[in-house]
Amino acid sequence: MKLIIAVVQDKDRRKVTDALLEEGYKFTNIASTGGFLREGNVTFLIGVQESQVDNAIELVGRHSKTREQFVNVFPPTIEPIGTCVPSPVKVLVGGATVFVVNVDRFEKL
Ligand code: 2BA
Repeated sequence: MKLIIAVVQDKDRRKVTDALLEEGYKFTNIASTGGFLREGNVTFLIGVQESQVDNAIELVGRHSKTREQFVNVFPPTIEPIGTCVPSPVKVLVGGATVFVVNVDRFEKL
């Protein structure tokens, strides 16, 4: 058995959820926060048989869009000099960030 951990943008939560349910996958989603943007995203935990891994990843990817986002970066200064003007930097977020890990043991008690 494998566990797919997929981080998806919050805006895609509904579409990914619907697609996984439609194909009969069992999963949990957890509200999470990206370390860089510090914004809400969602992490799906999907327990699957090895033969289902590729299909599940394809499904998540198909419903996760890539979006451009601007983030304000403050120049690193040791001493504050006058007014500090942040410069917006464009980052590409998504589609999905996916990890696949082995499950040593799975129990439903
Ligand atoms: P965030 O950490 O908020 O990152 C959002 C986006 O910012 C990233 O999109 C990437 O384009 C950019 N980014 C992240 N760290 C950066 C840095 N140090 N310098 C410049 N740009 C940076 P994605 O790569 O699509 O990642 C989306 C979300 O997936 C991340 O949100 C994070 O929650 C998760 N993620 C990505 N890589 C991960 C990893 N190696 N381990 C755990 N979670 C990860």
